[in-house]
Amino acid sequence: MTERPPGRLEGADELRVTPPFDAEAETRVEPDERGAEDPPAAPAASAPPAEHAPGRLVIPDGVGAFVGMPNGVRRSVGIVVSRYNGDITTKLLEGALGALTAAGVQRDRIDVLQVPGAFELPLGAMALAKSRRYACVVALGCVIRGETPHFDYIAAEAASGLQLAALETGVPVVLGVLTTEDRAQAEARAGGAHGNKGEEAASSALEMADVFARLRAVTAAPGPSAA
Ligand code: INI
Repeated sequence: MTERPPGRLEGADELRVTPPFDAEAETRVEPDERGAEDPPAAPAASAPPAEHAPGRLVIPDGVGAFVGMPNGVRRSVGIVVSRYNGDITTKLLEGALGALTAAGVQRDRIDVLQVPGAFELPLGAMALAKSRRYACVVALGCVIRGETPHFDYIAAEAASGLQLAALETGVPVVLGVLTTEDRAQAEARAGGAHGNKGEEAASSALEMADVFARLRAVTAAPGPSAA
């Protein structure tokens, strides 16, 4: 059994490649020509590790393996962001945009949909996902327990609704919603001491888009039957 760093697989078969990432080598695609995504780009020698989500995984040798990277090249991304606690969600949005741009997403391939509060995030995410314009959707919001007696309802509905949008459409929809006890905890996770969850959400969304593209690239081709 071989321990591999996140996002990096070693081995002989074609599935075990370091996922591609080379933003600068990519050509420009005009907005009106854009699709949800294009095939993965050619591998680059120095692909950055996917460390936006903590944890390591060991995949035993001898099995097929699909691993995505937060690669935004030639991908379009939809962001739904809530206005409630807008000082915090603006920072989450800044973090998400920074991560997407760093991953190679062109700014004119990013659309932002504003909704009133976290409760409306699922409907916004569903609308973006159903449009089929985006490889993935990032949902950003902030629910602070101290500020609402119905915190649990809003937080739970936002989370389960976003998951439903993903499951219903098959488009990755990621949860970038802070659920905190107080404003200080939220600020710490929106560009403060605990990083920026908007960045993490954006990178996770791109990773999901990438791993799905890899799966489709293989499963769309004729191969051995399951029987
Ligand atoms: N929406 C939030 O995004 N965060 C909150 O903390 C919050 N509080 O405290 O109530 C909040 N409420 C609004 C809610 O999301 C809906 O927009 C509203 O209920 C209308 O459906």
